[in-house]
Amino acid sequence: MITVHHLNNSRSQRVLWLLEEIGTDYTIEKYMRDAQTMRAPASLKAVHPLGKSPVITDGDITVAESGAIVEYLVDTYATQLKPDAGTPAHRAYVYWMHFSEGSAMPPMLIRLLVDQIGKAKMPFFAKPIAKSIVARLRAFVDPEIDNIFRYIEDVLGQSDWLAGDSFTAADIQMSFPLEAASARAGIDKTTYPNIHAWLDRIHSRPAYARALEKGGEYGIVGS
Ligand SMILES: N[C@@H](CCC(=O)N[C@@H](CS)C(=O)NCC(=O)O)C(=O)O
Repeated sequence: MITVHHLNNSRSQRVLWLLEEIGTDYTIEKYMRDAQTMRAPASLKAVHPLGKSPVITDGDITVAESGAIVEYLVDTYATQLKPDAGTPAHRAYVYWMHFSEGSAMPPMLIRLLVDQIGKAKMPFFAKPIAKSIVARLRAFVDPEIDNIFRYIEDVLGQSDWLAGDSFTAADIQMSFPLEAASARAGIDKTTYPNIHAWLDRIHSRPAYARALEKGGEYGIVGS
């Protein structure tokens, strides 16, 4: 039996979604973020030394890192969610599977941390220093974010799904950065209509809705 070690409001939502698309049995072990620090509870380290979510167990197999989990589940239970090897769609599939955590998420994380510095309470004399750090970091990260999401916008202008005309697990793997970007990095509907049409398409999938019901709080959707 597959168990998903699921942290609220996190990347593990996409693993639940994938499992709902596959339609296989699984159980969910829920963990809650610390309300102040947003970190995962220490109990997750009993499942995998890094204590991050998602992590799954399947019998005596443990798999961490969402891309590796998606690949494991697709290869073991749902090869129909992956294009045939040697095709352009397969090359695009592999590209987006890596792009999600390798290229899209790092600037998103920098932006999140920069925004937190900008909002943090601090003594008045520290404020100009913080302001200058925020300005420097944003001068680097905002064009990065713009560059990445402009590119995705163009790709989604050419096909409905990221790896071509069919929905694949690469769309699931890319859902987290695209939902996060639309919620908190200014990737709005007017400037990025193709990304928002894609978001509407994924949100209308019955498996997506079932996964949301099972996973509980996932604040980045629709906010
Ligand atoms: N690249 C990893 C990132 C894992 C990760 O940072 N997960 C976050 C949740 S979205 C987490 O566990 N945060 C809590 C913590 O670091 O304490 C993956 O895709 O699995």
